[in-house]
Amino acid sequence: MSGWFSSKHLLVSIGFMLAVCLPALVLSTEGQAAAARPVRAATVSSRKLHIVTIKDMKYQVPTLTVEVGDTVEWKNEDIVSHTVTAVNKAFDSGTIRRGRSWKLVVKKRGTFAYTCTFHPNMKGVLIVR
Ligand SMILES: [Cu+2]
Repeated sequence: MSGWFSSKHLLVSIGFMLAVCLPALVLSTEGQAAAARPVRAATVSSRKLHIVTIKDMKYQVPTLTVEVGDTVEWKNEDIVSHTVTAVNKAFDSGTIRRGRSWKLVVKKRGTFAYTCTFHPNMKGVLIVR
């Protein structure tokens, strides 16, 4: 009688362990998947702001590499107006007066050569990964 009781007790114990541990295993797997999501979201939401100063008739960061979703701000710290105009017309700031700036939220991958329409010898490259 006591032997039957202990084997039943054992079965109950195993059943209890399965009931507790299996969902725990499933949950921990889901927990990892759930944990991975915020990390990816954080990567997406960590969109950067890149600043390119325009000074001495030059884009001070002539080649800039950014990621889709990032923002690039060109700050004109020169004494004359400039533009940031993509050679392929993908973007065009229009006139950026001295002391002013222009922001571009990058949406397309590619390599974009740009220039200043007033000073075609000014050259920059925006690489979007
Ligand atoms: Cu210019």
